[in-house]
Amino acid sequence: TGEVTGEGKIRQSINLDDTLDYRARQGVETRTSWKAPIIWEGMFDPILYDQMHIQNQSSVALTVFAVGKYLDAYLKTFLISAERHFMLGLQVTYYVFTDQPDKVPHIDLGPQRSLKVIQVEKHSRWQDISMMRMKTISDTIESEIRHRCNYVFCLDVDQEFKGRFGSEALGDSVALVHAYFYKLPKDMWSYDKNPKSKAYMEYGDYYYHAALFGGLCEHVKSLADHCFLGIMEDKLNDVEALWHDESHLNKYFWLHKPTRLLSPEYCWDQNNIDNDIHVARLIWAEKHYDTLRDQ
Ligand code: 2GW
Ligand code: MN
Repeated sequence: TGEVTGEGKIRQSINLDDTLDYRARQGVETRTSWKAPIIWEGMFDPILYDQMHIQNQSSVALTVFAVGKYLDAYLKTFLISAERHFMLGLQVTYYVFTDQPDKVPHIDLGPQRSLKVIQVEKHSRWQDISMMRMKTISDTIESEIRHRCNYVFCLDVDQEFKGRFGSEALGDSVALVHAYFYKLPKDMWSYDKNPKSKAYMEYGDYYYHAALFGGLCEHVKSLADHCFLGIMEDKLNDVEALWHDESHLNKYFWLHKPTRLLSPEYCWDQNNIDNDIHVARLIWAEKHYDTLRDQ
């Protein structure tokens, strides 16, 4: 581990996570039983994290799918808000996957930020639109992202950034604690309980939200591969996991513990009131199921 020198420069050898203050937050869990940090506002020094990641030239890919009606409904707000809050100061490449490349809105991007549009097919079932993301993510990490970026974060598009979502979120293998379940008893967590599915699990550590996961390219690729294999095997066996890709993601993180957890501050439903949420950094957008889920 290192130290901060007189001029405020950080030695290369510093282990950033040694600077986390696990006691900064009372009443919430800040570390897992396997010693992974759970990131909450107040635990980290944002300036230190940014300085170190800029110095190390960390680069981040942000993947997002906007297929069918989700493009018009959510993409513009998502991207504009990401420009304000997501990994400012670092190199960021957006990967937008859509069936309508011509309709991707033009957004003025900040320096060191770029956007790539990649065409994908529109699966007829919405469950497949969601699940098949895993295959596309894996393929694109392999063909493009790993040559350009150290980290990759994969997000649902029906969300809006509202506060800093910065380099403190970067880690080898990053999972998000689901806003709905984190205070509920474990027997209410919605794991897939069907033994016929590859996602089957009776109990777990946390209930993770598939609206956001990330990490180093190689880790995210193995997560996506694992989930996709489970999804395909389920199809052969004519079963579908309760919450689709999210069920498989929970199974993956049960078998391969994430090295970093993001608290629900990193993906919050604004309709919930909770004093433990000091900053809502990313919020769920309104769902208009009546018009958006007609396929
Ligand atoms: C999805 C459901 C119903 C109708 C349409 C779609 C749909 C999703 C679509 O028409 N176009 C599209 O691009 N998507 C993408 O899939 C988009 O990026 C969206 O954010 C993502 C997941 O669908 P979403 O946001 O409607 O699902 P949620 O918010 O209920 O998500 C949770 O559960 C899902 C599985 O059922 C996923 O695991 C998701 O990651 C979870 O957050
Ligand atoms: Mn969503």
